[in-house]
Amino acid sequence: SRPAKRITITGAAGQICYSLLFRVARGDVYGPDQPVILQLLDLPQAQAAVRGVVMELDDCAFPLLAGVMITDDPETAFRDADAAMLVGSRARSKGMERRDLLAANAEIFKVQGRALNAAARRDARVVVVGNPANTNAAILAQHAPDFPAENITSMIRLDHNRAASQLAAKAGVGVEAIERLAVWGNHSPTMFADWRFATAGGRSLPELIGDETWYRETLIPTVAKRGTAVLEARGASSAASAANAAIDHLHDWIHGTDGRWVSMGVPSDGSYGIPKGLVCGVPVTCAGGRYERIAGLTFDGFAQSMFDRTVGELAEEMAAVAAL
Ligand code: NAX
Repeated sequence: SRPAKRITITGAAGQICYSLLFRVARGDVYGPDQPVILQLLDLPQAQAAVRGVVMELDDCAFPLLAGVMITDDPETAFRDADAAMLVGSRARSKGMERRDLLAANAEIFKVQGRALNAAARRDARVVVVGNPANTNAAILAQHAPDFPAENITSMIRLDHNRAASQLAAKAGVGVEAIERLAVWGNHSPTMFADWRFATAGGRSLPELIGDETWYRETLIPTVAKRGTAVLEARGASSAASAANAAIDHLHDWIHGTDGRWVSMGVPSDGSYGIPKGLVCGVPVTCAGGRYERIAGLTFDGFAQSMFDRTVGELAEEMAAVAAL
């Protein structure tokens, strides 16, 4: 059979990974014919909890799971990785200042960038999930100078999937009918879910729904506040849906999207005036193991102001990290 793919996953003892690891191990990223090896990283104090999760992985007897490694050393975790899902990050604790949160995560992603640079395969595909995801991905790239920056991405797919689901329900169509949806910017409440180019069954979605006020005053805030709504209802933050989005992101990057648009946080190439050095959500298609930005979209007044706000927030986050 084929050699196993090595997938580094950080934050392995956390909530998202309690869903993510099982799905990766059953083949949801690489497919039903590809064995995988999980290389799990978490902090020293979380190692016992990771061992417990690995007992459960063993107990699933997944045919595709060719091995599991547990470590608290980043370089060991990234050794020969084909892919990496960086879920672990420092969450805000009570009374913690934004500045301290940014500093703590900048330090984590600096260390992990160096480890990625030293140990991973050059064609490894990396998705950062841990917040602030876009800025963490940009810091990772800064500290991995010998690793191709275009392979370092951040996850905005949960926002994309949330918007697609809400739009499909409003239009009365299946979610698979929604095409050409774009989510721009930061994975934060400023993200811009842009329906202007979206279609359902080949028809313009804005025309089909025919309610611009609903779009601006209900759809956009619903997607922006969805994480909080889940947290309030469940008493815990989104985990299974976040794991699902991370799998969609990596699966589509590897296997292609057949011309469908998806949204990914990717390092800016300067297009749409997004400053270089930012990792920013944009619409892409994937084919042949690569993503390609959708080029040449235009912005009207409302869209431009939404776009400028979220890209401005990203630039401000990077400036705040640089000033530390
Ligand atoms: P948890 O707090 O349950 O788990 C985080 C895990 O990361 C813990 O086991 C912790 O020990 C570990 N960790 C912390 N620092 C680490 C380091 N330096 N190296 C390795 N592991 C480390 O959080 P969970 O609910 O799993 O969420 C994980 C992250 O995803 C959070 O930052 C969260 O904000 C972020 N999210 C990002 C989303 C996105 O769309 N980009 C959506 C979902 C989620 O909110």
